Amino acid sequence: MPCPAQESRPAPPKKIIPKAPIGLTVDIMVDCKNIMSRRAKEMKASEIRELLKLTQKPGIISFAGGLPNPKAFPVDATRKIINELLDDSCEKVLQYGATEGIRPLRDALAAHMRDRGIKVDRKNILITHGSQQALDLISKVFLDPGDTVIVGSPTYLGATGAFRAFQADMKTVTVGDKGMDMDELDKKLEELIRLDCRPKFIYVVPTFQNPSGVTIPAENRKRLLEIADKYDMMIVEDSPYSYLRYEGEAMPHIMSLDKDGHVLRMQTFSKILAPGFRIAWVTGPEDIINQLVIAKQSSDLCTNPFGQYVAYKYVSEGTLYEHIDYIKELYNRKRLTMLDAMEQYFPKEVKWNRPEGGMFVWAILPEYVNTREMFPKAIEKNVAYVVGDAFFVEDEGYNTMRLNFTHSSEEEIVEGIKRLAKVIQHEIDENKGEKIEESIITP
Ligand code: PMP
Ligand code: G9A
Repeated sequence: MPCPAQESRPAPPKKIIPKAPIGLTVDIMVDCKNIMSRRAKEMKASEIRELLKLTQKPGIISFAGGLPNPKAFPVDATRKIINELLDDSCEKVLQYGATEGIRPLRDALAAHMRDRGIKVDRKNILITHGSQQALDLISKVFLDPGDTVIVGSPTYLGATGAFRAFQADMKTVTVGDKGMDMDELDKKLEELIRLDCRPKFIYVVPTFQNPSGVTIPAENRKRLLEIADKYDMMIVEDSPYSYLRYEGEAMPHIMSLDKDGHVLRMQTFSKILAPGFRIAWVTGPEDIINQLVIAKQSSDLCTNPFGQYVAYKYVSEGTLYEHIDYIKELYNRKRLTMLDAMEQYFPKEVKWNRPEGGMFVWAILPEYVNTREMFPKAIEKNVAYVVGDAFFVEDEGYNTMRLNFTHSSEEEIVEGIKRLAKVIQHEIDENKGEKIEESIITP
C-alpha cells in the first residue's frame, strides 16, 4: 500500500532563505557561566568525543575512537529493509512510538534473552537511544548528588562521565587481567558500609572491557553476584562487546546467573549493526524499567522508531546472526594484524594483553613514559590513540594507552603501529636518559 504521504503532492515552491546576520548570537548572550547548575559545572568533556574531532585530520591513522569498521555496516540489506518499511508501513515507522520502545522489538529481544537463560518478557525490556542513554537514565533514576558508585580502575569513560554528571562519588576497584578484583571489591564494600556509606550500584563491563579488553571469568561472575547479595547491592552490567568473541569460551551473562534480581543489563546494536541507529536495550526488573521509562519521557519521548523497526527486522528475520559472524571474521583479522605488528615493531619495554574479543588492546608503557605528554608527538606523526589516564577516576594510568583495532584497514594498522612504535621508542630513549642523569646528579 503506498504511503499516504506519497500520494499526489505538488512540488513545493522554491524558497529563498535569507542569510542570518553574522556575529550576533555570542555577543548578546547573558553571563551564562554564572547561572549554570552546579551539576553542569562539574561535567567534563569526553576525551573520546574531543579526540574524534582531532583524528579527522587527513592522513591520520586513528586507533583512538571505539568505532566499528564501515565495512561492518550492512548497507545493501539495510537499504532493502528501509524500502520495505517505507513501502509497507510508513504511517507506523515514521510516527512517534512508545517510550518503552516498539512492542515487536521488545518481544523479540525478550525472546533473545530467554534463549540466553534470562527469564524475562517484554515488560523487562526498555529500548534506549544507545547504551549511553541507558547510563544517563540509570544515573538520573538512582543517583542523588554525593551518592557512591563502584567502578573499575580503569573503566569506560562514558560511564564515569554520566555518573559525574549526576555528581556521584566514584569509588574504584582495581581491574586486572581477570577484570575487577573481587577480594578488593569485597573489602571496599565492607569498609564503606562500616562507614555508613552504601554504594548505589557496582558498574562493570564484564566482557572485553572498554578500555582494557579483559573479561571476568565465570567463577568471578558468580563471586560478584555473591558479593552483591551479601551487601544487597545492584550490579549494572554493561555489555556491548559480548557478541564479538574471536577465540575462547563464551562466558555466561552475569544476569543469567542471578536469581534475586540484582542485575540491570545493557546491550546495544551499535557494535553488531551500526551505531548510527542509536538503538540499545536495558533488561531488568519491571519496577526499575518502569522508572527508567518515566525518566526517559522527559529526555527524548521515545527512541527513534524508524531505527527500531530496522533493528527488529534484523532480529526477527535472523539476518543479524549471520551478520555478526561476518563482523567477527573481519575484526579477528584486524586484531591479529595489530597484535602481530605490535610484536614485531613495539619496543620490548612495552607490555600489552591479548584480548579474546571486543575492539581494544591495552598497552602499558614504562612508568617514565607519560602517554598524555607523548600524544601531540604521535599526532604529529599522524597516528592517534586514547591516553590511558582518561579511563581512571583517580590520578593514575599515565603510562597506559588504549588501541582500537576495528576501525582501520589492515594496511593502516601495520603502518600506524610502525609510526607509534617509533614515537614510543623516541619517548623511551629521551626519558630513560633523563632518569639516568637525574640519578647521577642526585644519588
Ligand atoms: N558502554 C560501553 C562500555 C561502551 O564501550 C560504549 C560505546 N563505546 C557504550 C556504552 C555506548 O554505546 P552506544 O551508546 O553506542 O550503545
Ligand atoms: O563516543 C563514541 O564515539 C563511542 C566510542 C566509545 C569509545 O571509544 O570508547
